[in-house]
Amino acid sequence: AAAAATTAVRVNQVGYLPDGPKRATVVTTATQALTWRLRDASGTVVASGPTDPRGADAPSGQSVHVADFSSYRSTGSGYVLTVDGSGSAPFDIRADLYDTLRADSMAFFHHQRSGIAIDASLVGSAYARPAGHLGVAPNKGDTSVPCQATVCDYTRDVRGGWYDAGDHGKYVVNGGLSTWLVVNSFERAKRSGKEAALGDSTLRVPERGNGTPDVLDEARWELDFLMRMQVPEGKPYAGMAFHKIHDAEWTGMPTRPERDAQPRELHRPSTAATLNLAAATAQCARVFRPYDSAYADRCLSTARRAWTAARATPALYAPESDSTGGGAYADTRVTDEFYWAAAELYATTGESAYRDAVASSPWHTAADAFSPYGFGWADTAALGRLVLATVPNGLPASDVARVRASVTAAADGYLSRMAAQGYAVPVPADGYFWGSNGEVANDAVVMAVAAELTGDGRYRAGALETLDYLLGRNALGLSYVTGYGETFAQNQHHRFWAHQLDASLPRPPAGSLAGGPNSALQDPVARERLTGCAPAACYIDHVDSYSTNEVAINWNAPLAWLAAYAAERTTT
Ligand code: 9MR
Repeated sequence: AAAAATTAVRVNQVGYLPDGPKRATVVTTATQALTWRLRDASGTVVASGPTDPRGADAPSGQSVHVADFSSYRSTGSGYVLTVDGSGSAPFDIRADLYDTLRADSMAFFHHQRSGIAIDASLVGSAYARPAGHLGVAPNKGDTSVPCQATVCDYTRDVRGGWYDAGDHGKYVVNGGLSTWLVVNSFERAKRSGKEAALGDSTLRVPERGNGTPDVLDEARWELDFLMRMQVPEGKPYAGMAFHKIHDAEWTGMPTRPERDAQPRELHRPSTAATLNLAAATAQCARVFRPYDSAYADRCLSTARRAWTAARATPALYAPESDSTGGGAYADTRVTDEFYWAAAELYATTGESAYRDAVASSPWHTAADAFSPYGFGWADTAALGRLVLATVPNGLPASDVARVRASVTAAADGYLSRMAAQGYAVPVPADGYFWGSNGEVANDAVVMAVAAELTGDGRYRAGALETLDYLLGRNALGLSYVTGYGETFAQNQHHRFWAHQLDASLPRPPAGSLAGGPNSALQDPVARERLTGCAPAACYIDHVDSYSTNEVAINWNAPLAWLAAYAAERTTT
C-alpha cells in the first residue's frame, strides 16, 4: 500500500485518437518494470503490458516509467490506466476527440476582442460584456489615442483587435505572430482539403453566415487593428508600425475592459513591429484573395509599405525598459523578422526584390533558424522557413528541398528530445521559460508540418503526443486547458475572467491555455509558492501568477492550430 500511494499515472485526460500514439507516464520509484493495465468503463482489463523504467527525469525531477498502449485501437469512454494499484484519470479513445477543442481554442480570440460587445447569444451570459476601449466612460478609448509625448503630436484610431492576454494591451509583434498562426492553420487545412471545418458558420462569431470562413473573420478582426497601427503618410516614420498601445499605468486585478479608466498611449514605432505587420498582411493578401480581393489588395499594399519603411529604418528597437502599463516585447535582433516578412511577401507576390531579400538573408541558410527553444514573438526565422517549405514559390528546387529538410531536421530534434524524456516534451530541461506551453505547442506545429511534407507518421505522432503533455501527461498531472480533462487550469491570470478574486466574474472559458511552467519564478506568487521547483513543475493555478498562469493570444494560437490538425483525422 505504501508503494501504491507514491505511484501516479499521468495520461492525456481528454483521451487518445484511435490511430494515434497512446502513452502514459508513471511516477514511481520502482526500478524494475511494472505491469500497466488498461481497463474499460466496466473495469474489465482490455490490454496490459510492461512499463519501461526510465529512472530520473530531469525536467520534472521525478522518477518515472513510460507505459505504451498505442496498439490498443478500440474506441470508448471511461478508460483508466492502472499501475501498481493506482489509476489514471479517466479518458476516452475516439476519433472525434478534438472536435470541441478545435472550436473552443479558436473561440478564445473572439472572447479577447476589443472594441466590440461580446454578445450573450454567442458566448452565454457569463462571458458577455460591453465593448471595451471605444471611448465610453470611464474608458479613455482606443478611438483617438495620443502618442507618448516624445513620439508624435497627433492621435490615431487604433480600435479593435484582440487584447494580448490578461491585460488590455495590444502589441503588434505578438498580434502579428498570433494572427499568422490563426491564418496559417486555415491555409494548412486548405492544403489538405479539410478547410470546411474552419469555414463559415463553424465558430460562434458575429460574422458567421457572411460567406467567409469564420477563422478568417476572426483573424480579420486583428488584421484591421494591425493595419490601423501603421504610421500614416506624411508623418515621421510613415509606413512603420507603432510598437504597441496600452494603458499608461498597470491596472489592478480584476478590471473589466469597459471599466479601464487609464489613459491609453501609442508607443514609438519599431522595425520589429513593422516587419511583423508586413509578414501578417502579406500572408493576408494571399489567403484572403479568394474570399475578398479588395481586402487582399489592402493587405498587400500595407505589407509593401511596411517592408519599404522597415528597409529605410532597419534598426529602430523597442526598449526593454518600456514596461510600465504594458509589456515591453523588446527585440534588438530583427534580421529574422526581415527574413520572415521577405518570405511572406515573396510567397504572395513572386517578385524578384523579395526573392533577393530571402536569398541574401543570413537566415536562409543559417543552421539555427529552428532552435531547440522553438519560435516565438522574438524569434521568427522559423516562420519564414515554414512558409517557403509549404507555399509553392519560385525558389530553385534545390533551395526548396533544403528549406524543407530544415523543417524535418527540426522535427527530428523535437522527436529525439521527446523520446529521451519521461513526459515526451519537445523542449529541453532549460527551456521552461515564460509561456513554455506556447513553446511546446509551437514545436508541435513544426512536427505537424514535417508530417505533411514527408508523409512520415512519426511526426504526426510527435505533434499529437505534445497534446498529451498539455492535457495532463505532465509533471503536475494537470490539464493546462480550461474545461478539458479531469483536473484543469481554471484560475489563469486575466482581468475579466478573475473568478478567483471576484465570484461575480467568470472563470476562463473552455479552451484557454495557461502559459505553463516557468522556472524563472517571475512573479511574487511563484516566488513564494514554487521555490525549489523542478523546471517542469514551476507552475501554479493561481490568478496572480502571471508568469506561470496567464493566457495569451500567442499561446492559444498554436493550440488552436494543433487542435484543428488533430481534429482533422489525417493519417500523416
Ligand atoms: O510572453 C512574454 C514573455 O516572452 C516575456 O518574457 C514576458 C515579460 O516581458 O512578457 C510576456 O508577455 C506578456 C506581455 O508582456 C504583456 N501581456 C501579457 C503577456 C503574457 O504574459
